[in-house]
Amino acid sequence: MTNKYTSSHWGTFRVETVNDQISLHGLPQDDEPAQIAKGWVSAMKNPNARIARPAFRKGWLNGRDHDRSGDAVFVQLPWDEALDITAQELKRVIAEYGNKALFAGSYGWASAGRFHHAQSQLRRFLNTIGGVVGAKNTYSHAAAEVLLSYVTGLPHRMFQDQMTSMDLIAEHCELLVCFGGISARTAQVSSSGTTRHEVTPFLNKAAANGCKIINISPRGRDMNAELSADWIALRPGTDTAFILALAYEVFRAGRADRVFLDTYTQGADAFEAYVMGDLDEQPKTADWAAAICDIPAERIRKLATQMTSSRTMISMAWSLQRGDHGEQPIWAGLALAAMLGQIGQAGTGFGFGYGSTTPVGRSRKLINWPSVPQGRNPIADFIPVARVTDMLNTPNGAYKYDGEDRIYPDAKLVWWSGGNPFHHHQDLLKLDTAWRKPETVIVMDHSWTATARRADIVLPTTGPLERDDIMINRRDDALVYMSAVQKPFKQARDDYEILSNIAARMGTSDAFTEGRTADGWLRHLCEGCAAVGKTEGFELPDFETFKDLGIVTIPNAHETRILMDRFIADPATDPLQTPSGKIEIACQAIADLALHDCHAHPMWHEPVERLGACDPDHLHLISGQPATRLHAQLDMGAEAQASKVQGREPCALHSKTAKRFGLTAGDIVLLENARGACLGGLTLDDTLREDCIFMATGAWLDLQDINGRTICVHGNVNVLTIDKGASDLSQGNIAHTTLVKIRKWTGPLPALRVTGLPVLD
Ligand SMILES: Nc1nc2c(c(=O)[nH]1)N[C@H]1C(S)=C(S)[C@@H](COP(=O)(O)OP(=O)(O)OC[C@H]3O[C@@H](n4cnc5c(=O)[nH]c(N)nc54)[C@H](O)[C@@H]3O)O[C@H]1N2
Ligand SMILES: Nc1nc2c(c(=O)[nH]1)N[C@H]1C(S)=C(S)[C@@H](COP(=O)(O)OP(=O)(O)OC[C@H]3O[C@@H](n4cnc5c(=O)[nH]c(N)nc54)[C@H](O)[C@@H]3O)O[C@H]1N2
Ligand SMILES: [Mo]
Repeated sequence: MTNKYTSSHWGTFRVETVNDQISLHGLPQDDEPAQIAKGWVSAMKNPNARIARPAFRKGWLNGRDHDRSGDAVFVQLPWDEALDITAQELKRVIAEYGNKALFAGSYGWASAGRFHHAQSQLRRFLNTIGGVVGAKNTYSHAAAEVLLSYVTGLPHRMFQDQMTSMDLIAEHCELLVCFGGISARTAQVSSSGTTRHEVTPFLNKAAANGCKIINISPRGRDMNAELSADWIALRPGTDTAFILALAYEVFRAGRADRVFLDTYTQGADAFEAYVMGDLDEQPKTADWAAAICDIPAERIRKLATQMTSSRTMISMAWSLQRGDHGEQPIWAGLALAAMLGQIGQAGTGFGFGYGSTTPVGRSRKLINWPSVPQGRNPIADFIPVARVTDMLNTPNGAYKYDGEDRIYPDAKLVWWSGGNPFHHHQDLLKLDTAWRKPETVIVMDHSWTATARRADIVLPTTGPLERDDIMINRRDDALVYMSAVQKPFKQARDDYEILSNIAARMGTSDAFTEGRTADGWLRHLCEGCAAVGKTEGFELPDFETFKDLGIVTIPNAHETRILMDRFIADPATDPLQTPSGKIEIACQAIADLALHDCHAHPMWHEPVERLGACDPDHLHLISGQPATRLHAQLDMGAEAQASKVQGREPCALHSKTAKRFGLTAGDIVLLENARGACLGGLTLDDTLREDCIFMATGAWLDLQDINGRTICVHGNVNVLTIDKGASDLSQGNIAHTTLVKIRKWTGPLPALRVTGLPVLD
């Protein structure tokens, strides 16, 4: 019997099939197979979640109305007819408005697998028909992406690639200071697939080596309890104030590494003047920060001493910058690391995203494997990814981004494949209204997500369990042949097939397919991999052998890295690509933009909302990543469903807080603020700050009108979050800056609609 394997963003599995029942088994080399996987097969077999046939919103089909409510009625049509209508509509919009009226930013994680990657396929197809308006940056770390290229000269991908190896931290670091923790929950995931999960073993190794770990986070659980980390439970969104106070203490004690600052940084003097209060008469002392962060000044001072007397790594989770002025904590953290003078050394300095996904800081040689070519997009226009509602609401409206004054496009047709904006975007009631503006919305997905339910044309795709593909991840030490292990659900087709069918109707078949079948493309990719392997000095098996083996391990793939080591070793020969050639603690290019919300150097800016600046009945909502699923994917699978409380998304409070509000575990609660309201099912977590609530993102949106108010009765947190850019520099989302109120839900519990199919006429 040959082994069959498949891969996902949450790991690689050997697949066993007995009597049509599939079971997934973690690989021997995988130390922590992901919990998420437990809900995969059931989600993909769920007949109440999967899209069976092409479907058209009835109101659009019959009268081109824009009434895209989540309760729309759909008409199912045969594929040929569906594809004809889709191609006709595409031609109509292009003829009437030009390709600049097509918005296909189509942000989202889709599935692992190099060939059947939804966005790659969609972009390639759209580029062959004259291009589209796209989207820049990510929901994950837009604020950092934009900032870091100004202040380090490194585009984010290069910054990630250079991240100091976890192995070196485990070996050399004495003090690991973790803002936002380093969490096994988020380390389940790796974009485009992984054959390993090694974050917990890394932390265990560091601790066993005597490394002291400090978790600076509103949630103790962001660090494994066995590590005996010190826990500094600051108010969310106040890290910048906390770091400025650390900087103050280091300057005051005369412990800043002046040689490092002079040699490797630009603008430390301006930063110092600000920190010491020379400009605004407010020294950023520990006492000043204590009031903002709700941490004793003494603890801040002690940490400053610990940091200057140890080999220290400052690690920051991506979450920190998914907040208002999200650039600031990252910039301040980098400045503090520079003051400690340990950047460029083994296992110390500055890190960003350890544990936020599993491969960050992995000791692996990075190999540039081939991918499906995207072609060229003749349309230069784009939006920063999280400005989608603004784009829909204000066509031709002005906005700032990354140093430019820009104008929003006028999107007449929106096309989403492999993403779910009615999961991922903030202030979903606002999006729900704006979403009704375009003339047409096309969604390709395998499941009836809240976004699919708000489309005019819904084209059902397969998922990875239903097609052959290849897991190629330059951060992994293996290639995986992903074998189809079940038949496509009902009439679902591969994205590639669907787009090939439309391309045929658009007259661009040859350009899109290059005459290859899906299997032909997999072979082509494998040949490309073999050629790359040769240049790297190793031989890969031929296609058929690879298919039989399932997994091929890359030889000698172990390689450690140190962020900026070449620059530190020789700043004259290897300067950074900034105007000064150095780390810009103060950045003239940013100062020259004269923005109101991002200045020349890291500063404390009051966020739009925060604890300590509101009435005490408010709680800070932490809407982190779900333990049981990937975003909204697999929410209809067994694992996520088992976590629900009376069918509602769980939300956690400290037991004292629950008591204060007269709540007990298992209660249904209403979370609300000026933007929206949702139900949740109460759980308790005494590792949370008492004024915080943790509710993961990703419960499928189920908006219902109850007594004249629109409520998500299932528990999608994004009806509560704020739709605003982190600043005019990055326009990153600020999902983590949100206050809510909570009370017991005493009304009848509304039945969920989103767990069933939409009305199919
Ligand atoms: N409040 C709050 N909101 C957040 C965040 C937060 O921390 N808090 N985090 C943000 C972050 S970091 C991110 S990255 C986003 C994630 O947001 P998304 O990436 O949009 O979320 P997913 O649920 O992964 O959406 C991927 C979609 O692709 C579909 N799909 C899977 N495979 C295929 C395929 O082969 N073909 C097609 N056509 N479709 C497929 C899935 O069914 C799913 O609907 O959410 C953001 N939203
Ligand atoms: N299981 C699972 N893992 C995932 C994903 C998933 O959907 N499911 N999604 C993946 C994706 S796309 C991404 S981008 C990453 C995101 O990775 P992260 O951004 O690291 O994950 P989050 O869960 O948003 O936040 C991590 C922790 O940060 C803390 N935190 C929140 N706000 C603040 C703050 O202001 N200050 C401090 N100090 N701490 C704060 C919270 O307690 C939270 O638990 O996760 C990836 N991993
Ligand atoms: Mo993300």
